[in-house]
Amino acid sequence: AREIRLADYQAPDYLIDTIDLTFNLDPIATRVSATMHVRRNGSHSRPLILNGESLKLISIDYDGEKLSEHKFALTDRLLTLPDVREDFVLTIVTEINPAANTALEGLYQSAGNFCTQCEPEGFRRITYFVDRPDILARYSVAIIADELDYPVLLANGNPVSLESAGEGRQIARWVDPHPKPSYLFALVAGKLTALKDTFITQSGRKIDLAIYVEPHNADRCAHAMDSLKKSMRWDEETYGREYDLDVFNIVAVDDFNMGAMENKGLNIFNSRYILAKPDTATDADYAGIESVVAHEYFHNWSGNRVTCRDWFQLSLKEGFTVFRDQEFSADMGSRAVNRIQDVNMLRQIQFAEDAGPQAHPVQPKSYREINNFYTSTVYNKGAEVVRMQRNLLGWETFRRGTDLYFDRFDGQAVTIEDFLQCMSEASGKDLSQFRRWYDVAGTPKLRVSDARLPGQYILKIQQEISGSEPYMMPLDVALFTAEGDPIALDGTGVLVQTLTVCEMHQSWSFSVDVPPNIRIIPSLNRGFTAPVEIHYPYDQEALAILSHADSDPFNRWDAMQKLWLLTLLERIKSGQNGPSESEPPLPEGLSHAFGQILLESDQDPMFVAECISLPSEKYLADQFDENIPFEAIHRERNLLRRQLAEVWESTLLLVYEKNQPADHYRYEPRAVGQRQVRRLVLSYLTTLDRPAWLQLAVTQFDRADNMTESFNALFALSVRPTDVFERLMARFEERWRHDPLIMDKWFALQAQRTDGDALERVRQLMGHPAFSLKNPNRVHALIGSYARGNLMDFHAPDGHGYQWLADRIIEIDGFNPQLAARLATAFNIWKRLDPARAILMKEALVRMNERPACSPDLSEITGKSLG
Ligand code: DPP
Ligand code: ZN
Repeated sequence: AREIRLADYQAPDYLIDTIDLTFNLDPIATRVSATMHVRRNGSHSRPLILNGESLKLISIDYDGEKLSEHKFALTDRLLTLPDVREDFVLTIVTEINPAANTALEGLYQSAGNFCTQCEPEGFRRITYFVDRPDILARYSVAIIADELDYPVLLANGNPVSLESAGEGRQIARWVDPHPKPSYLFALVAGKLTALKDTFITQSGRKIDLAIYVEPHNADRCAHAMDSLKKSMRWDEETYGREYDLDVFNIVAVDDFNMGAMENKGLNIFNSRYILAKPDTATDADYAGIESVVAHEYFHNWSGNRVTCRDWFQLSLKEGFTVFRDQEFSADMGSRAVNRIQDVNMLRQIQFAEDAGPQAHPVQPKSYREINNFYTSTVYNKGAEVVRMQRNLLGWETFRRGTDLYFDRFDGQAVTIEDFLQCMSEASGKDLSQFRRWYDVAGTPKLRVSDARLPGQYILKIQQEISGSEPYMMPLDVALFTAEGDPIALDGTGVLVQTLTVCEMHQSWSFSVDVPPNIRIIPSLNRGFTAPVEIHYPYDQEALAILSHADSDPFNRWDAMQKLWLLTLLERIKSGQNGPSESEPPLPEGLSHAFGQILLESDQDPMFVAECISLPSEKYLADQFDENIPFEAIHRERNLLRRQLAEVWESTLLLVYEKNQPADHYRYEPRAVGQRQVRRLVLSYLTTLDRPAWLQLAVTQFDRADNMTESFNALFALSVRPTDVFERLMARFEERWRHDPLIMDKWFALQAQRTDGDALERVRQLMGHPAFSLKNPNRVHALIGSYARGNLMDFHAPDGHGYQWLADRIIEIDGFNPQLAARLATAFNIWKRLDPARAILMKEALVRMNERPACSPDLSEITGKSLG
């Protein structure tokens, strides 16, 4: 595929003001008729070029006359009309085959129902259209379908009518009054039941809400509905944004490439982000639903009312909307824990992406396949970049900036520059230096050092970045004594300062009233105000102090993370060539910090759970630029967990027992924290060779009346598989085998087991009745979890993991290129492997890349990886 570049952007040659669509639905031959008002944009004589893929053209009508074949040119991707008037009406009839659409883009079928996915470029698989986000049109839609098979007919906007169309068919009409880009088009038809509710907006309008699911899932929608109503209220209270249609519909479908989609008035969701009741969904599922429902709802303003001019602006809507949903979740639950989880994810996924072959700026400058840019960089780093603006400006000024943005650009397709301009106008600040965050790939590093002078503490910060132009960022800092007391800065009683870092080398001097013999420990980048890596020579002692004394919970957690890393990396490096003869002693500082945090589980169990979570094997692997020692990582991480369990066994047991949640399941922060801390504690205890602790897990499994507690018991047992584990896994399977969404948890756990022949187990599970290679959730649960979560077996020295994954990706690429491309990012790591593994992984990459049939999606990923 040709490379598309931001620098080549040009305004559209033609605008389309309205489009009336009629769908005559049929699984293998759906007729789509599209009538558009087209108008020349500017003065030129260029042809009208429409996008179209996998369409059968039936007819073209030009201002009421059938267009004969020599008046247009047709290729498999473009329809060109060379001579057109200033403005005209075009009616195009096409035929499509939804049942054969396995790529899950455009109009397709899931569980026998019809649904659509048009972002970013799926609309061109429905009809010929100028399929780019800066074409904003008013849509009206008529859907004609068999009334027994498809009783529910939905599209964007407000419903107008539903009537009989004769011969057992009915026709539904929908009108969306808001001009929108084609990527927000949606249609659903099927046998669905709805959970209905209403919402009264701040101005007193009544909105009808509905969540549509397959009938057997009718009792799993309450949490999503609750999350929707909370989101609607929050966006009014926080951003002053009210909903703007009479109805808001959500539909859950099982086969969906992404998490969910913010189509105007008709959000379509991957069912994993809707369906939940206590015995089928874990706390993590509940949290995911709350945040994705909010995310898609928030897009109604940040994405739909104000949309993107082109796909290089994707982070304009995604970064901003992730920031909005993160703050919503923080307001619904624990702010500190949400921040910890968001940063943890950023570090594990986005930092790795930014350091590898797929690295790209938050605003990419070029792409071949835009589907490959729905990345952690665009979403999560994009959110951090918006968060920094909030921090630099302060909430109230930032809010004035967002008001200006929504008011000025309502109904328009705009750019990141436009957003920054509003922030700059609202604050009077020059943000031109800040723009660098959008333009340059890579995680900036700050090298921090300090010095003392009588009555003064000096902090020096150096930006270690590629290129010579420094970033601008807010950096919250505080100082603590070795006793753990906060130090007043500059004699003002102020404890925390926000520094604006904006030069390559900068230093700050604080007057402090601390005797020279008392050590000062800096607490840097509190709350993770800037998405950077900080290098400061912390030792065990300083980290142990911060881990209990810092007044910023995020930095307490971060101090614990650094403590884990100090110990683990040292052990891994010295154990790279095999285990040492005798076990290294458990470092005093780490052990003490661990024990102290355990004692806090009464106050904030969720925070404790985060603090006692060991860094993942993946994150440890990311710390190595070359020769990643997978065996040593796995072994040393397990050893450290066991050593801590040995020392703190009785405390762990106490914490486990004290955090027994109330008798029936409720999704509320304290109970979630209690269940989470029990999960962690149990997985420490089960590493010890004691039947009593295995029995604890078995009892938890037996008594649980909710998925969280029963699955956590399985998780804890999977740490060191035994017969008991096998028996409980069999019982879980027996109970849930007909519910694939739940079986995904079981598949993922199986895929991550390191005992026995892991790949053989995964291979056999692909034949499990609940598994299907055609369903993206199943593929991620089994194949994705193996490649990303079972580093030991996937990176087996003989390369069997690489070969097998490449074979699966090639197979999947034949029917769902987006899914294949996602899986292929597991190979990004190859240059950091030891030479023997690197050769094997490279071979697998070359094999995928060199197939003539390789999709543009996959070849962009493999090509860059090899590049
Ligand atoms: N725009 C969607 C979302 O992130 C992705 N398809 O909400
Ligand atoms: Zn989004």
